[in-house]
Amino acid sequence: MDAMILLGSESDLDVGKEAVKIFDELGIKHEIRVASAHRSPEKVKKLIKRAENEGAKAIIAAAGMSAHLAGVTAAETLLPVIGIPMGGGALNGIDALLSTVNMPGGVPVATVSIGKAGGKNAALLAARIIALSDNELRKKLALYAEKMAAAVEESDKKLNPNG
Ligand code: RP5
Repeated sequence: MDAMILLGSESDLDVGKEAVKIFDELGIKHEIRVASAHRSPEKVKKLIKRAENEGAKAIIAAAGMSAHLAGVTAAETLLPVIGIPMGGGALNGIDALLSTVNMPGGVPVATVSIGKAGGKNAALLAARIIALSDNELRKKLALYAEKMAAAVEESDKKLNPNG
């Protein structure tokens, strides 16, 4: 596999699916699994080992509330870890954002935005990491960026048909 997506709970699946969509579009082999830093820490460790053994180049960890999944994952592996803070808690994701981003020096977690945009960007960041040693994937990422720019242009043309 190229990347693993860990979700702290099934309730994080909507955001996880955003990452899956990007991986599918780019042809990145992945697994999406549910394991919790608090509720099933041994399973988290097992899945990290599995990702390492299967050749993953990045792990995405999505969690909410007191979100420790990404940090714990980064403590257990030397693979790059990308954390997605979930917006569902009482503090609308500020809790998860601070828990995910505010790692002590020495244990890095690349933290993306709260919620669905974070799901998308986590996958794109993982793709950029993988593309460092994969030219075909780099071309796909360039095409993805071109399509985005074309969509913006299309929106502008709709509002300004006469230029
Ligand atoms: C976190 O607590 C999960 O990542 C989830 O975002 C949040 C709530 O989990 P559930 O109570 O919905 O399972 O561990």
